[in-house]
Amino acid sequence: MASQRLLAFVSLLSTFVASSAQPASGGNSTLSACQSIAKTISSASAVYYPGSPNYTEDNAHWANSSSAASTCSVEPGTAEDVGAIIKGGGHATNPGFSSSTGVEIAMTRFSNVTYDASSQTADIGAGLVWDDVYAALEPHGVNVIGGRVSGVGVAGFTLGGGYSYKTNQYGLAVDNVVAYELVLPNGTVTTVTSDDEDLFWGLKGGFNNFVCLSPAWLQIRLTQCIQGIVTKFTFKTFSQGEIWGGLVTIPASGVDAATDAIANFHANVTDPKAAIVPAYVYSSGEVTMEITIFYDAPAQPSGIFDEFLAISGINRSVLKTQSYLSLVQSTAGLPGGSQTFFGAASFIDLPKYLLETVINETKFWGDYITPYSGVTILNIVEPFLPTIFSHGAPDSSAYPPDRSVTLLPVNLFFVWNNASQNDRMHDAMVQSQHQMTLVAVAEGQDVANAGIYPNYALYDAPLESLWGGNVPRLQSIAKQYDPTNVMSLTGGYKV
Ligand SMILES: *[C@@H]1O[C@H](CO)[C@@H](O)[C@H](O)[C@H]1NC(C)=O
Ligand SMILES: *[C@@H]1O[C@H](CO)[C@@H](O)[C@H](O)[C@H]1NC(C)=O
Ligand SMILES: *[C@@H]1O[C@H](CO)[C@@H](O)[C@H](O)[C@H]1NC(C)=O
Ligand SMILES: *[C@@H]1O[C@H](CO)[C@@H](O)[C@H](O)[C@H]1NC(C)=O
Ligand SMILES: *[C@@H]1O[C@H](CO)[C@@H](O)[C@H](O)[C@H]1NC(C)=O
Ligand SMILES: *[C@@H]1O[C@H](CO)[C@@H](O)[C@H](O)[C@H]1NC(C)=O
Ligand SMILES: *[C@@H]1O[C@H](CO)[C@@H](O)[C@H](O)[C@H]1NC(C)=O
Ligand SMILES: *[C@@H]1O[C@H](CO)[C@@H](O)[C@H](O)[C@H]1NC(C)=O
Ligand SMILES: CC(=O)N[C@H]1CO[C@H](CO)[C@@H](O)[C@@H]1O
Repeated sequence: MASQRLLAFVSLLSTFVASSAQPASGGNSTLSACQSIAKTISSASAVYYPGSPNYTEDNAHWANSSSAASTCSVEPGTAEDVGAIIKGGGHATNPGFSSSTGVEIAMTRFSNVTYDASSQTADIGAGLVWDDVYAALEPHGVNVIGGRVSGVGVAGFTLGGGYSYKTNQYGLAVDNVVAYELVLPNGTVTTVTSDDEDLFWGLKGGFNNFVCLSPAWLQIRLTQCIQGIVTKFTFKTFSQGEIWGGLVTIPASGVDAATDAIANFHANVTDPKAAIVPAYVYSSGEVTMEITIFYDAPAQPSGIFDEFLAISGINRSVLKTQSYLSLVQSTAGLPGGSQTFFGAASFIDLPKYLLETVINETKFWGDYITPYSGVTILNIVEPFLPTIFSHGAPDSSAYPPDRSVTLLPVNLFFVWNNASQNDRMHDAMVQSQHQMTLVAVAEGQDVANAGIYPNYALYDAPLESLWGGNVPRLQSIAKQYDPTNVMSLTGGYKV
């Protein structure tokens, strides 16, 4: 359930991107595109129409956030067929096409995980969620730098940068990808490695929305388009045994003590195996917390988490030795609601005063959205070691824009039920992001123009706020690989 919800959130983000800037009218060239695609693809792939269970499944996540279902869905089973689809659909493109009733490409068939012990790498299909990846790698005793929460998709997470429980040890996901299987805008299937300087760099954090090849007829599930469509990632692997940790719920009465513990953890803990993900949660007029505690070894380390364990009212028995997958799945209890936006800010340090600002923001905007069918607000702050960006060369990726400054992402997460309130929620989130940034700047942190993590950014965040000085290079890569400029038809972070 919760993983379904999170998938929906991820899809929701891409839906807004996909649907925001397209021409509005329908047109039956969509149907002929579906038919021409069906004729060109191999037997590994299939096209589905309304009424088939596959179509329903492929469109399920669009239902609450998009105005219309697609004319057909297509499930490519090979990278070559993805190329055929791009070309087949592209031929039918014309002005006045509506993407919201277009062709949806569902990447679900890219679901293989193949571990290669000799190279210590794993090939991971772009249609998977991390839970599946961890389950497949566990028998080999290895792991990759992937998502922290149940239900997160491999492709969007990795293309956006990728903060993990193991980031203190090994850097971001993008620092650990050695190859991308990519279908270019002209349909050619290619493998991108460090030999392809521009594409390799742009795929590392350049995200999907920026240089999205998708013409107006295309809806791609789970943020799949970036300088082409990624069908497979090759990740470095690391040995992985059992871990110690769990998701602790903290009542309102324990939030002040937990906030001290977080500030102290960030200021004092240097063991890279230790990680926490603290979320301030608006809950019926109060602020409570959920904190994921993680230690990358089977036994509880001495000292590091004592302050958290001492908070009264917490259930200590959730903290235990368990598999990596089991910890990730224990994070599945996310709030439900039909509408969700993510927003983002960046901090450089986490002193208690700044954390108190986040508490105040959680309460203030939680109270504000409640009468407008608000469900909840989560503000998630993420302590990391100052060395995390040293795991990649200084200019090795589109995100972060500047590896000399360690950015600690803040994820604003608003949930509500009335789609007529979306603009109101958007504006509230912009104000809250701004307030958090203002207070951090007043505290002496140089974050007024710091890069924000693309995977958390509000859908209309300015390009420069994500990629800073890297924007011109991303623009020129997009021009090079998309000379016919089909991307100008797309919405989102277009240029
Ligand atoms: C397109 O075809 C469908 C059925 O195949 C039909 O319901 C719809 O009205 C047609 N739309 C246009 C714009 O012709
Ligand atoms: C997944 O693996 C199977 C079995 O090796 C293979 O037949 C299939 O083509 C693979 N699918 C993709 C999308 O790579
Ligand atoms: C860090 O550790 C020192 C020494 O144990 C302690 O005095 C301090 O309160 C801790 N926390 C912060 C935020 O510095
Ligand atoms: C504490 O957590 C354990 C393990 O998840 C669970 O079995 C138990 O019911 C919880 N106790 C309370 C009081 O919630
Ligand atoms: C979508 O809306 C339906 C009906 O309103 C609801 O039952 C379902 O839970 C919603 N799905 C999500 C992902 O919010
Ligand atoms: C709490 O947040 C609101 C909204 O940002 C702000 O107007 C107010 O000044 C804040 N109060 C404190 C004590 O920080
Ligand atoms: C949703 O918001 C709109 C616009 O404010 C309002 O007219 C409508 O009554 C709300 N619907 C519900 C179910 O609250
Ligand atoms: C497709 O694009 C790539 C990169 O621009 C180029 O190298 C290749 O020749 C193109 N292929 C075709 C068939 O046009
Ligand atoms: C959800 C669903 O119906 N999935 C089906 C999609 O098509 C393949 C191939 O026909 C089936 O194996 C799946 O069960």
